[in-house]
This record gives sequence, C-alpha cells and structure tokens, in this order.
Amino acid sequence: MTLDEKTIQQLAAHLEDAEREARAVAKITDAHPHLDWDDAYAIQASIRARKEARGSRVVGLKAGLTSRAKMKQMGVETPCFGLLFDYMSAANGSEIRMAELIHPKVEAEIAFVLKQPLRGPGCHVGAVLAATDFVVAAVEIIDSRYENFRFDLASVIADNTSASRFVVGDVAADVEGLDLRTLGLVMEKNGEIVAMAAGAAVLGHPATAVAELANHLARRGQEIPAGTYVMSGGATEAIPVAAGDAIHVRFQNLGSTSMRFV
Ligand code: OOG
Ligand code: MG
Repeated sequence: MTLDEKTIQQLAAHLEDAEREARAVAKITDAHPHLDWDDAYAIQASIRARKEARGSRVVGLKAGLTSRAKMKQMGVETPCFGLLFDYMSAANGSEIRMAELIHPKVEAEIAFVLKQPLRGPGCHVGAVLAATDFVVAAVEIIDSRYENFRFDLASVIADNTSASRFVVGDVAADVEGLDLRTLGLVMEKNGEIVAMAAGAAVLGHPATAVAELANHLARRGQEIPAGTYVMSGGATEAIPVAAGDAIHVRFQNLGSTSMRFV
C-alpha cells in the first residue's frame, strides 16, 4: 500500500462519480504513479461501500484480462478481478442506453454459477468444475472511466475493471459432458461477424479464471460464496459499439445472447 485511507476514499469517489455521470477522466496513476495493486483493490472496495450505502448490491464477480486477445488489446498482461452490481444486469434481448455510458465495448464470456463456495489458495480447475451448478453464456459491456479507454493494471482495478453492464443468456448447461475448452462462440455486430473464439482462449480453460479469482480472494481472507455468478473474462477482443448497433453472440451449447444499443 502506498496511499492513505483519505486518498483511497477520494479516488473512489472520483471514479464512481465519473461512472455515474458518464464522463471520462485521466487515469489515476498519472497523479499517483506509485499506486500499487493493493491500493487499487482498496479503491475498488471503497467504491463497493459507496454503492452499498446507496442501496446497490453485488450480484456477481468478474475476472478480466484473462485471454491473450484482451491482454494484447489493452497492453496489460495480468488478470484483474471486479464486482458486478444489481443495476448492471440487463435482460437478454434488451436495449442498453448509450446516454448512461461513455464509450462502451462488448465482449463474449462464459459465466459460472456456483453451488458450493470456492476457497483458495490452491483452487484449481477441478475444484471449480466440482463446485459449479451450471454455466451460461454472457456478454459483458465494459466502459472504462478512463480517457480513450487507456490504462495500466492498477488504474483499471481501481476502476472496478471497467464493469458497466452485462447480459446473461437463458440456457443453463451442466458442465458434465461439456468441454469448455472447445466450446465455440461467434459474435455478430449488425449481422456481420466481428469476433470468434473458443473457451480455451481464456487461460486454457475458462474455469481457470474462476480458480484464480478464488486464489486472489484467499489472499484477502475471502472466498467465493455458494450461489455466486462469476464471469470468466472476454474470450475475444472487445468490440466498440455505438447507438443503433445490434449485438448477437451465438454460443455452442449455450444458446445466444443479444442486445441493442440505443
Ligand atoms: C478491463 C476489463 C477486462 C475482460 O473480460 O477482459 C474484462 C478492460 O478491458 O477494460 O472485463
Ligand atoms: Mg469482461
């Protein structure tokens, strides 16, 4: 840690206000170049406290920067973890209002819903699969609060990993009999294919992202509770969207997920 409690709270307010007012700000490491990952997760926790005080609730967890495509696109090599709040959840097929967002991008993800808690250290793919109730298709709408969507790892963690909206598919699949590594997905924007991937794009197996989240939380004395919805991170690079765009992602075995930006 390099920051005092007051600075952490100030930076949390700064980033959360930027989100609520849908306006981009300079990345916080410009003014605080020594800010480390612990500072960044402390800022994220302070954002959580602010939202909970206003009545919002955490409804899931996310891993990000877990695929080569995403790491290369953002120039960051280490996965990050963030929080999904109730107001971020949008129904499959619904409209997403651009006026509430800054410069959104969409990414296709495989999401897990747990039936048992997961606790690190040493959490691995096998433990995740054993604890999984079912998997579902998901699309995350990320919206960095930073100008030009440019950041470093500490800045993006503090900004709750660009979390903004997410859409969950309606097919709940048992992991038994499903090879999540070869599960394919195809993303279309306005009827044209813009990205495609297989589950293995995410750390070799998307359950690895969930295991890494459990191991990350263990370092903070926490676990992933039973029942948690966890997004494993974009398998493809993120695709920018504008008002009028329709996104449709077809997942092998998991149905499809769509939304329209208005
Ligand atoms: C950070 C969030 C990354 C993912 O799935 O890789 C993320 C960003 O790229 O803005 O959610
Ligand atoms: Mg994501």
